[in-house]
Amino acid sequence: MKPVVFITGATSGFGRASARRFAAAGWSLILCGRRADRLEALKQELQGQVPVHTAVLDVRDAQAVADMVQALPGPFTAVTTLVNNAGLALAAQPAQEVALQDWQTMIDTNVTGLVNVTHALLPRLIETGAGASIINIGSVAGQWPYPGGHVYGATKAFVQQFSYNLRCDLIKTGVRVTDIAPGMAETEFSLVRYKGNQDAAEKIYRGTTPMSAEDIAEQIFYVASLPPHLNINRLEIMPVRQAWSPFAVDRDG
Ligand code: NDP
Ligand code: 8X3
Repeated sequence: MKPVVFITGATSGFGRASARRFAAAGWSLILCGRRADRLEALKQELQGQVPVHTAVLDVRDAQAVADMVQALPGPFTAVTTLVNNAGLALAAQPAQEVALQDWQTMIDTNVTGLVNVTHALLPRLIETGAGASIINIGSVAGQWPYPGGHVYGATKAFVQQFSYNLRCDLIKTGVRVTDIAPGMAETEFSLVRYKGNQDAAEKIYRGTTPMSAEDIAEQIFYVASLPPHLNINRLEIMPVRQAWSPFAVDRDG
């Protein structure tokens, strides 16, 4: 039987590139996101290659997630790999200037949404057993603080610790869990963070060499394809032209 990958946030960036990467390797695809037109376009593109099931889904809605998983058609019920990728950053200004709603949206999506999907799919992944994987997309922001990281980084720290804790509970099931933590990658991520301001988004990547969605999709596929007895706990990836800065020090004068 073909392995089946379930990808959240498949309408853009890492999720869409992953759909293409897994399709190239012959995996069946379950693709979710809120934008129906993007899902339909991806289905049209890939369904000649592999079986594709799409579902318009907001991961923040626990009931909708549970219902969608319950309603998976026969050939898609045996899920091999879950890629918990749907997520976003909102607001890059200092914490004291951010609207509470932006913090709540990040928590609802990156934490609650990821938990909703994981909870709904755990029984299916455990049934698959050896070779199954949960691949959570964290971020360097979950490990390294930076100005404007506030709640976004905190949600990704949750993703890391949740991934590690899941491993403890799943040890006897064969299900692997990995936190993939990318640094700067050019997708629609910054366009979302700057709320549609194309110029602000483009400035983030101008004059440097960020990673691409395809770079990260390749790592996601690599982790999913490891021999069943191997588990990468955390994979942190940056472009060569990104690194850490010195500590900030507030000085008089
Ligand atoms: P994109 O904005 O290109 O893609 C984000 C995806 O998430 C879209 O497909 C979007 O689909 C989906 N999404 C957002 N909110 C929801 C929701 N409520 N329900 C369902 N789907 C949702 O960004 P990236 O591909 O870069 O981001 C993917 C993941 O990678 C995110 O978790 C992000 O935090 C993380 N990341 C990104 C980095 C980067 O530099 N780009 C670096 C490190 C981590 P739709 O709008 O159709 O629902
Ligand atoms: C996205 C990467 O550096 O903007 O998670 O936090 S960064």
